[in-house]
Amino acid sequence: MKQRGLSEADVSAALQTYTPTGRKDEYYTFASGGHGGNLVVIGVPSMRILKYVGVFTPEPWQGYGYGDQSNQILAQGSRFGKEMTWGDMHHPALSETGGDYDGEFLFVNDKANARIAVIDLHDFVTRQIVTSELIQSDHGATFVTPNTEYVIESTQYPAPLGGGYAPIEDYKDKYRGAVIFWKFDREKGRIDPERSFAMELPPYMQDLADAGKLASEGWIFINSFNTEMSYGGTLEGNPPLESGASQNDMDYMHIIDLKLAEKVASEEGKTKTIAGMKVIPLDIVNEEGLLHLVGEPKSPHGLDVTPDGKELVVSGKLDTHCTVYSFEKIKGLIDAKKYAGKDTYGVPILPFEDSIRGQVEIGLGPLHSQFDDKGNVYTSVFIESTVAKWSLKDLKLLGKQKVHYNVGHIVAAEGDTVSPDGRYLIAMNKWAIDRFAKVGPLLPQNFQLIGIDGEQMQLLYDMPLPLGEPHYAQMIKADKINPIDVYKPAGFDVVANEHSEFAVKAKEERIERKPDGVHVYMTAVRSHFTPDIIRVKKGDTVHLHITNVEQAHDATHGFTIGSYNVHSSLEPGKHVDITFVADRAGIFPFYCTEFCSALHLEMAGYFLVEPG
Ligand code: K7E
Ligand code: CUA
Repeated sequence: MKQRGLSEADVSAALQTYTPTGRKDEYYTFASGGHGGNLVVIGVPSMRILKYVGVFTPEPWQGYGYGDQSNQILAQGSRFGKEMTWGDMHHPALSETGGDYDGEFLFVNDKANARIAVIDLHDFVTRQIVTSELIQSDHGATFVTPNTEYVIESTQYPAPLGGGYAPIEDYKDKYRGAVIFWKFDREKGRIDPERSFAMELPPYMQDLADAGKLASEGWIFINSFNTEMSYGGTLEGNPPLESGASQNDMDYMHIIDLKLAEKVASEEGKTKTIAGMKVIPLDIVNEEGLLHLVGEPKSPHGLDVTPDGKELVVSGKLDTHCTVYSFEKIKGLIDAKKYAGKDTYGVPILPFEDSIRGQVEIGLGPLHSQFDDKGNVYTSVFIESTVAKWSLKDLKLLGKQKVHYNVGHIVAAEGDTVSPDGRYLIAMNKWAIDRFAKVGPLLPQNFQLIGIDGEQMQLLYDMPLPLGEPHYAQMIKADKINPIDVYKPAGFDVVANEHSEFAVKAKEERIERKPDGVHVYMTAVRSHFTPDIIRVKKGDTVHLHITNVEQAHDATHGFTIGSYNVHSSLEPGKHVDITFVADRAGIFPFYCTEFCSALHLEMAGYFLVEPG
């Protein structure tokens, strides 16, 4: 202690986080990689990074975005014919069974391009990206219903539905928000766009959302800001969006009856199709009573349903309180049709005072809330850079923990489930300033692990996260994650999630010239590729079909051909297809990029392109 200048608190923190060699972590945290477009897998309490998963962004280590299969996944995320190679990832959501994380799948949104990805946790691979041109951005995404029947995505910035043009002066008439209910087919492990539907919403800026559970199962709640419908225009004599959006006293929480919406969406004549998506228009939404609004303290951000589903915690960036809404009260007001009025679009507004149980004074800039197993709520307080702990029952502030700095979301162990674990909480801080060794003007984010078992919160660990701004994460008990070790039998197409028709067996390697080009059926095994010489002519289309025929745990090979931007990761049993045009004559060595054996450097060959 003395030698390193450590305090008793430091040593206590070290004892709680130090993880000796071979010991595994108690929890996995799945953190969004923000504008890096990747997902980050972190062990807790060690805070060791276990994996980056390529999602919206090509990831060369995994060959994600450098082969036919993964290119096809990224291409699924094209919008209006344009392929995108990045995403602004915000909110990961683990699949749930009975309101508990089940460790099978993870969903995550891309705010910038309104996309949702499905990651299979059996192998930590992105299996699908879906997008609808109905909406132009999202934020209230992704959130799942308690049995993952639906993955929810709602807009952030209103625009004409379907992606057309309308003058911004027609904002109130032509711009709209929407919420999409993506139907998840668990058996296939894919979202089924055909069975998905959407609901038109007023052009407020819908923000964070949560799905009801237990007492409120079947209901969806979405925050909004800018209910003033301000749209900026600072050079045109209008107030800037930020002040235009701060005129009203309150904004609106959206309360959606999903069970009823599902029924209405299945009825003849109650929907229209926009950009291929089945949409319940706003007039039908009102006619059928699918949507209610209720006032929220100004500029709300976080919205979190309590573990029992009975209450909702809302925090407003411009309000110092957390407001606790009672679902029972809200439901009672809806049933009694007791409204405080209607908005511009005829959506009924419930009386605020009658919807809440109370408020608790938190501090400057409360954002996001999480729950523990003892009835406590933890709320991040952005402007103060603290995490506040308060009692849900008594609405009493119990303590605060200073964090460094500008905390956004916080995530607690199993914190969004019907039975949170307590134990650990991570403050996801946006600024690191003086916390780490200097690395130039662009600094990492700072994930701070906080122990929440005791009366007082205890800061345990600082972890720099050098990727995009992560926004949100979810933390799941490690024993719920059961990934496979190898793909069996060898020849598995990871994206199609089935044995590949192009799988290659040992002794069946060959090169075939066909009308569509040269097909190379190749195997990889320690320490050679077969074939190891490939002869083509300039201009040939080359189809590489490579199977790693190994079945030994961690016996991964990589494959690259220099100067052709070809790279693949071949985990044991995996099969990849790579298609490209041999448009430059010359001699191109290919080799294995993973140090797989003593003869790894010899795991190489020549790609010979004869001049035409
Ligand atoms: Cu607060 Cu996108 Cu959830 Cu960032 S969001 S912090
Ligand atoms: Cu295979 Cu190195």
